[in-house]
Amino acid sequence: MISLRLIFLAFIVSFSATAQKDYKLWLQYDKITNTGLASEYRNKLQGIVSLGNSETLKISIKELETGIFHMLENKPEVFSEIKGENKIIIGSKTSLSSEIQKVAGSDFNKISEEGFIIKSISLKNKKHILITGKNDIGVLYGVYNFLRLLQTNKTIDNLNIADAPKANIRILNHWDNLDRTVERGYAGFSLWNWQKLPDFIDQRYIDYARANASVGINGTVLTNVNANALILTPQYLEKVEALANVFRPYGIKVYLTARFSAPIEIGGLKTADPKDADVANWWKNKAAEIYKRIPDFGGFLIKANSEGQPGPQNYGRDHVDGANMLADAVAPFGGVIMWRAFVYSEHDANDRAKQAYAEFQPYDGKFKDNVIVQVKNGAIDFQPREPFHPLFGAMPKTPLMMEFQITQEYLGFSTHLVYLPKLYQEVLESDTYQKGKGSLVAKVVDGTLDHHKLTGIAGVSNIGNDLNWTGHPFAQANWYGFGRLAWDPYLDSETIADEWLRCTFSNNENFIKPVKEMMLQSREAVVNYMTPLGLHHIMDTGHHYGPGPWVSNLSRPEWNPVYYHKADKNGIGFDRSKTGTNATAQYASEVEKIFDNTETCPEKDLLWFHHVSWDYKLKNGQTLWNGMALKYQEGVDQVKEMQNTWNKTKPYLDAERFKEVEMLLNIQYKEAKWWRDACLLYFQQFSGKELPKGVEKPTETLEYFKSLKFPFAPGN
Ligand code: GCW
Repeated sequence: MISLRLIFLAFIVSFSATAQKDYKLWLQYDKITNTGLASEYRNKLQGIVSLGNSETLKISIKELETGIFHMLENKPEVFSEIKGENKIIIGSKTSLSSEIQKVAGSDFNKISEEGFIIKSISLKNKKHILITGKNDIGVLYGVYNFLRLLQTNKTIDNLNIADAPKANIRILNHWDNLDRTVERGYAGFSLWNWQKLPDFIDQRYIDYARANASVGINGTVLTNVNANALILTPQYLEKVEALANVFRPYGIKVYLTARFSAPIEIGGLKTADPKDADVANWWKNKAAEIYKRIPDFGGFLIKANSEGQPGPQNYGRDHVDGANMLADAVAPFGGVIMWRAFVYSEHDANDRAKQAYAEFQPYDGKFKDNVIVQVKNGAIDFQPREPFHPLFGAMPKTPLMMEFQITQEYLGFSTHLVYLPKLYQEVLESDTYQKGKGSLVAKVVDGTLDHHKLTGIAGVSNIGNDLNWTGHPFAQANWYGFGRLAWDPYLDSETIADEWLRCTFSNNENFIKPVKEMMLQSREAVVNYMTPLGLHHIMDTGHHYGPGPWVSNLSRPEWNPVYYHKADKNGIGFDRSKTGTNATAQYASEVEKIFDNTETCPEKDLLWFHHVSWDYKLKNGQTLWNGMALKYQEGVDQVKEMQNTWNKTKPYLDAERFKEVEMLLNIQYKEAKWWRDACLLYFQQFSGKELPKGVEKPTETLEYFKSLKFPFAPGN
């Protein structure tokens, strides 16, 4: 009996320890195993001096205490004045003595309101480390960055760091519904427990805010862009207020999605026409009501006249009318309107990839100052690979905000390991040539290209109430990496992977090197086994899980995969060049020239811009058919390689996370083969060609793949 109980207890203990590991994200604060380094750190960190007592500063202290306690196994004492030496002094600029301010000196000129300074200083010949900023939130960011130095085993000698975010709005977009389902969510249900709010504050809300603050995320849109007007009723606003109160000390502002027809649905008006005075007034009053509860409310995110959502066009008005009316409502309170450019219409026979540009580009310069237009990274829809959206570089007089998708709607849900910062970086580094060479998308987004003050980067969240937040342990890296790139869109995805691995798993080089390599390759792997050479949107319909290149029966043409690949016996690909839809003309002429010509078009984008014959010669001399088949095979091989890499990591991490990733990679391998076989069998009907040597033969028929159904695929 006793032994059984002991076994049970041991199980519970180990279970909760594991649960904690997954749950703790990149804030593991594992004990530093390099004893030399640990004792060096201990010597230099002999207590904390706190200059101030705001909520945010208290959080900063607690974080330092926790981090140091776990990593160095000593609990640092907290003082309110500087005594002795080797203290970490923390406080915002105004709390610093004039002596310290002098030491920090010109560093304050290098940072903006949310920036931080981490500096080794000497006061009366005694050494200390100063962590400061213009505001307490900058201090908190500094603290997380300082702890990351320890987590990644960096030196803390001669520190001299001054850093500030390059975008103002660094925000998660939750596509969370009020019933707690999450559109395109694969990590369980929504974190927001509306039923228990406002009185019950789940610890998760605090942990969520903490995780976001640790990577510099400063905003969250709580609700789905396919919006429900109820969120704007007093009953729900009270709950939103409770969340805002939790997030505030972490520097996170709350935003909501505004359903354009809300004045009718909850306001009792007959219209939602943005030019109607009653409608404009209704929104003004609504804004005032929200700001009364939440003085730092961020503003609204709006999806209008897109995929059936209501909008100004229902009343013969346009996006400018709609956005500006809402902008007026929130302007007195300093709020912003994030108006989405994700529009396409079934009534528009034009190439879907051209529609957002066609509709929005003419509005350049017409939006009010507090409107920012939110543009997806590519012109179709968060595909494994898309060329950058042509609106970037085409609306110099309008602040444009980047929208990335962190949740893996088209990238294997939360079962595939795909390191997305690699994708984000590819887009941010793309050159729009708006003002000649070097007009990077990153410069459009951070406002430096056209001198915009209002800037932002949004990521569609991959977070749910799963124990590990994101479903796949490695999907945590995509949340982390998004935050880091929103802070600094010029960061290298490799650096980010390195940081994340060290903070999440281990500093052991034998682990870091191969696993980092695996992460960096994973994005290309998914492109290869799903949509190589510029193919896109050939996922199965509705849920977008698995291959469905054959789907052709949906009411709207552009919902059908056949619309995108256009395979026939002559070849494959969407001709968006001059001989086709001329979508290439939406780019600056330098870019247009490159994409328009098959000779210069990067092969990774070939079938995005061109319809070519099955015998088309690729740069390596292979025919298109053979090259494409080999790419599919390469993708499968890459996943096999990922499995091999992972299998060698066992000694370096806890058994549970090892096992979890091992099982997920097994699924990914199975599904990569599914993608390869289903797509090649399908396209083979048109090419009429044998599979080249080196490509494994499918073991199932095309009919079998077509028969697969997933009635309860999540997120749909
Ligand atoms: O990618 C598509 C998704 C929809 C989503 C839409 C959008 C929220 O399939 O689920 O709706 O994009 O971004 O508005």
